[in-house]
Amino acid sequence: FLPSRDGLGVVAVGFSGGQPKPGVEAGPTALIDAGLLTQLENDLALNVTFDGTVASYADVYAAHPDDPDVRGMKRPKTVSAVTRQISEQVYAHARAGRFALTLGGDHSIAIGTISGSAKAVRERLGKEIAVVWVDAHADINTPETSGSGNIHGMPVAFLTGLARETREDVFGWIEDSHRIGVSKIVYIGLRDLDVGEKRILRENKVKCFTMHDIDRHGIGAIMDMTLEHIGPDTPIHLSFDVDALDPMWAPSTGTPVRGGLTLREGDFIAECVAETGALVAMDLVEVNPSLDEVGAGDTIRAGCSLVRCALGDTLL
Ligand code: NNH
Ligand code: MN
Ligand code: MN
Ligand code: MN
Repeated sequence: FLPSRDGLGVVAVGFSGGQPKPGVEAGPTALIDAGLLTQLENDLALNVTFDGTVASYADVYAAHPDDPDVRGMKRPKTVSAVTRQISEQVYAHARAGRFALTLGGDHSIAIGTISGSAKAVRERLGKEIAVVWVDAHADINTPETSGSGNIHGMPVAFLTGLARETREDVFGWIEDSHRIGVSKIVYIGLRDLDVGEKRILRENKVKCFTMHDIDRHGIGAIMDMTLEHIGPDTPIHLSFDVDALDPMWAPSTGTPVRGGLTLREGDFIAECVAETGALVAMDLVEVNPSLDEVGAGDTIRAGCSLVRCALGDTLL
């Protein structure tokens, strides 16, 4: 089993509405200006499909001038509309057999990317995807457990159905075909969990490799255990929050947390999932070049490296 890869589809998401700090909407342009897509085309000989636009969602913002909280969620209708659009874009790439690369933007956009992948892979390959979620945070708050109301802390809850909403314009568009099972997620790099998230992770027996586990076993063993949990012949979606890396390597992000992955550990994770041949999609999110401007170049270079590794650049 190899999910045949007919090139690469790029979705550039200039969206920051899932969290409060401006600047993360400039992430995709910074990555592209640093030469990421040229590197993928030239060095990796990938056939890149990209319409050349970094979406700014001005129309969506205009359609929801006031977007009052729903169950404590901030900008619910805006985030719902944006993620619904992304879901359809990622679905179209994945349905056509293209690897779907999404550049963010804050991590709320994974509601769109993973729902689109899950649905396309079900239809195209008759399989459930697994998700490798690399992050300092678990992003599995429900609206009720979230202390911040920021939807970038909730995508996994909506994707698994742990959080649900019936109104269509507040994530009610998410159907069973878009969802993933809790047993299909593996977390790597966790080190900043909210109290309610810890309870959710324990109660649902979610596979988690925290920084403690990485310190204990080493990243090599962690990746063996990750792929063992996922099992063979399973299409994988890699959702990589750049804040998983230690701020020494990726300081320009909204919620840096010290004690994170080294640059090499991050690249190694991406290399190991690439090596399976089963990677079908990747998100790279939370690159915010306006935070820690001195470190923005490092953060962008780290992001480019993670994407190249996930596409097999460093494998022989
Ligand atoms: N857990 C916090 C919240 O729900 C922080 C989430 N922040 C992130 N997640 N950057 O990756 O608001
Ligand atoms: Mn995240
Ligand atoms: Mn994070
Ligand atoms: Mn926290």
